[in-house]
Amino acid sequence: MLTDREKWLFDLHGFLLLKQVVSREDVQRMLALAEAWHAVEDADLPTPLSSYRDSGTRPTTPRSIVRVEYADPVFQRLALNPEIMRVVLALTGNAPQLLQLALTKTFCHSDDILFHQGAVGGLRNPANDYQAANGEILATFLNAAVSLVDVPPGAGGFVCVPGSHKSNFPYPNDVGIYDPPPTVVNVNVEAGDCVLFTELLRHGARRWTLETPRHTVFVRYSTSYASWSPGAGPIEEYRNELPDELYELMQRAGFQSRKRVVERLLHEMGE
Ligand SMILES: O=C(O)CCC(=O)C(=O)O
Repeated sequence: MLTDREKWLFDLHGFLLLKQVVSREDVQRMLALAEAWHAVEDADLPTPLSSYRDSGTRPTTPRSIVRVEYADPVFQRLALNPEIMRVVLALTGNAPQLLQLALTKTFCHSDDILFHQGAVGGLRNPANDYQAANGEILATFLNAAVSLVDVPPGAGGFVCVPGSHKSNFPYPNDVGIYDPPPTVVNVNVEAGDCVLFTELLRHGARRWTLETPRHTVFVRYSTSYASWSPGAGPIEEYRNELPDELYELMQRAGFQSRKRVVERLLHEMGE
């Protein structure tokens, strides 16, 4: 499912740039919903949406609205996007679990996101692994960052240290998000592109410099057998808002059994 070139690139860099994986119409729909939802406080979002910005103590942290997949089919389509799933299936050994969609808005006055890697909620996560052997790659925690806006050179946004997902030496603390290439790379994208990376990659975001805000949807996947926070998994109370395939994709499952949604995707990919 991954070409030899994609395997080589992902193993080398820790991320892949997938061009134009989302249609213009779906980008416009997500942007319209992002603008509408980011204009209101959490209490006025459709249920069960909420945001995880700590607005009380850190109002300049970019605000991320989660559970958007319960509110509109465009996000359900995104979580099951064939091009993203092609890569997610290959990297999880055909055993994926959808963890979260986060619709994030960043302004010029939003904070930098400093380099981090391999942590969930500030804790180093032992279930976050990267291996390459026998011509295959296994990456157990993936982030598909889909940009809803163009990110031209100099605009800011996603940065990473290519190759850092498999570094064998301690990270020098003086390497920061504004360091130049080749150590630090700012990935420029167009609306509809996706930067799909392992969370073991050292990554962050530079301050946004354009007058119009940056909108990104982060779609996070793990292996189906990873155990994450108790909050992971579908919310039973809102189960009827989710298509069956998405509900199944969100569930934890053993690696022995293959999810029906995976069977369907593999079949459509001719596997
Ligand atoms: O805004 C960005 O591109 C960085 C996002 C990030 O650090 C993350 O999702 O863990």
